[in-house]
Amino acid sequence: MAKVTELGYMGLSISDADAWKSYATSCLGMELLESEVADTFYLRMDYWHHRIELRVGSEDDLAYLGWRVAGAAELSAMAVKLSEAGIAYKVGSSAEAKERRVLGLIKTRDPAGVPTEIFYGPQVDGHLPLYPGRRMHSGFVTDDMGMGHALVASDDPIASYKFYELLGLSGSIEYHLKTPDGVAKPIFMHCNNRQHSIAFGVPSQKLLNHFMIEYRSLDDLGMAHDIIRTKKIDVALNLGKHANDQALTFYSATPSGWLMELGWGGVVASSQQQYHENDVFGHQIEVSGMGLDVEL
Ligand code: MBD
Ligand code: FE
Repeated sequence: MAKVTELGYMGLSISDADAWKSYATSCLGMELLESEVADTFYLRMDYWHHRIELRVGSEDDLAYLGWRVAGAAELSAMAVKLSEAGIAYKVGSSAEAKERRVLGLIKTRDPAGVPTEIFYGPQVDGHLPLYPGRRMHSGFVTDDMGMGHALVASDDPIASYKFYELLGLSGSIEYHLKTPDGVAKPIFMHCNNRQHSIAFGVPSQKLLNHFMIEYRSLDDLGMAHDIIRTKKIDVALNLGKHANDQALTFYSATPSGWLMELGWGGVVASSQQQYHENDVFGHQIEVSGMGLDVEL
């Protein structure tokens, strides 16, 4: 059975390029890579040509998530699975594959409308080690864990669960959380050792609620925290440790309304189900109304 192996890339539609270039380099430490394509630039996190494509537009939201499969055979098998499930998809043209810096892709949408791409063969530039946008002790946790995790919108969590299960992810409800509108029961799903690559089931206005990246070194998380505090960037939830992935994280505002969750120290995924009502510590709401008013 074909399965996705990692959350490999992401596209973002943004309105303020200068604000994003500054935030991504000086706060997050990502490498900025300019593009020949108008109003487009990339962010690098490792040897991959890029992990994030940003395109200037009128909207601020997620443009697409890219899920990797091993190769061409697995991509064909995935297309068959989508067809059999009655899910519409398009095969990306060779021009589109070139633009994404991959060998092949198909495009579909999850049940909430999240533009979803499945691809194989990313361009990996071994001659271009990461040149971080600020001083950095170490890099980002990527490799076979993918680039991070996304919390996305879902109006029908069961439908979303079935879609991501078809892609080869597994997971379950891992929290019963108090929110201003009642109890939320978010679902967290994994496709490799990263404890979750996708989550949904928390009310979200945008397709993207937050995106989590993980530093290899605690000191880089600390530096990101210092810089964000010095710049007086809003923090939605302050430093705390999640009960499921055990990561020490905080949630920073971005120039686009969604949040970046910056973290360190996550544990690998377990196949056994358990759930939590609270985090280990921290994650108190510091600025409410930023899309994550949950009592952890
Ligand atoms: C997460 O990464 C998260 O964003 C929330 C809300 C709860 C547990 C883990
Ligand atoms: Fe998260």
